[in-house]
Amino acid sequence: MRLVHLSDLHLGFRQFPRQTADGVNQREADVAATCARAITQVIACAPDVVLIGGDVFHHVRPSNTAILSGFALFARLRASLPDALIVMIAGNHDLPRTADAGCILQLFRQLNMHVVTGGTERIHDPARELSVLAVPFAPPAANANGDAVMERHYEADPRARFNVLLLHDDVRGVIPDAAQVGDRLHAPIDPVDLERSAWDYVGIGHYHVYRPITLSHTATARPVPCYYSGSLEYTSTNPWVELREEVQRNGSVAGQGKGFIEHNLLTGEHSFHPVAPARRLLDLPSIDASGKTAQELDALIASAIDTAGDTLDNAVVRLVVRNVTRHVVRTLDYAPLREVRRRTLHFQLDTRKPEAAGIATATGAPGRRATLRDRLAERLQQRALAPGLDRDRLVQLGLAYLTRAEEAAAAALPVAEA
Ligand SMILES: [Mn+2]
Repeated sequence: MRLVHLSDLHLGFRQFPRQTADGVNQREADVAATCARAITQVIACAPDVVLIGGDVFHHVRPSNTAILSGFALFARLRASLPDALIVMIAGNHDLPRTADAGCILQLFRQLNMHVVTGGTERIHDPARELSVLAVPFAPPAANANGDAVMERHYEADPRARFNVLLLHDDVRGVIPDAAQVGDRLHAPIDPVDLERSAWDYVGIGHYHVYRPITLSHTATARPVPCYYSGSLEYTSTNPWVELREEVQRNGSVAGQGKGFIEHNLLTGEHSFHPVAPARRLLDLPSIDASGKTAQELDALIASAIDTAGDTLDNAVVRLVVRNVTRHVVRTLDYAPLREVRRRTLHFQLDTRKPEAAGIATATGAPGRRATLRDRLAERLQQRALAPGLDRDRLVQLGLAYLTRAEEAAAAALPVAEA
């Protein structure tokens, strides 16, 4: 009795201005390609059960391109695994704020999948003696003090031999409170709320890095296998935090930390299947500019780029320069960077003033924070447009202007005030 658990596909995620020959945002095409490869790998596993932990789409109202990618993926999954139980829950990215707007994931019910978008559902599979409690994302409510509150009472079905819990949630302690969004109610689930039943497997979506959660059943102290499978691609505004987590916490090779889980409910056998990303993400070794002149720093940057060689080609690259004053940043020679920007999909020279914690674009936890970029895209997606205006082009233009402004800001940070 084997299950596969994947999550956070974020089809329709867009980043950086470059487009494919077909006019699709390059990162959107990357995400679709990686998801397609992941589904091929899932099919090769031939599991009995497939759990999809939410955030299938990046936007509540995905583009036609994203919807078509999603339908092709899941139609292939269904056709290749005709007998598998497939359960999909909605994540926060999938759910419209008003119930009457409907949820696009319901489309996949046409494929004979269990799609749970509005409220908890228990799915029985008598042939497999299996019960899946499927809990889509639900926003917390505010109490009289304006604090976020949310009750969770998840119980296994005592009649079933195997009990699985699938949810899209924020487990307390996984994402630091400091990294949470200020303007959104936030009520993480306490791990003890997941320990009341002797679950055979708890699969969670939302956090973008593969992560086991240590749990034990309250009554019997038996360990409860509980995992975030992580996302399938680097689909947060700041992928560098994800890269670091994957390397430091999971021991992954840099940029190879994404994938899905295979878990045997009978034997407890567990494995993580890496899925190769569509392109390289490269966080070059940072440079300490303390006491360096602009010319010396130019040489260090040139040497970092030279060392990276052709690994830069078509990659998403960041080079952090620490402890650099505004004066030095202003007098750097940017001409050689133009060539690097042509070779890479995106090159970010991230200069940080002495003692500074970081720049505006470099904060937040993977997959959670609504950044300025997310908010701008969301507003532009929703605002009323004059007839004849192309919304996708408007969003792309807005994001491109924001990128330019961020790069200009990053290149001209004020010196620390005395
Ligand atoms: Mn997500």
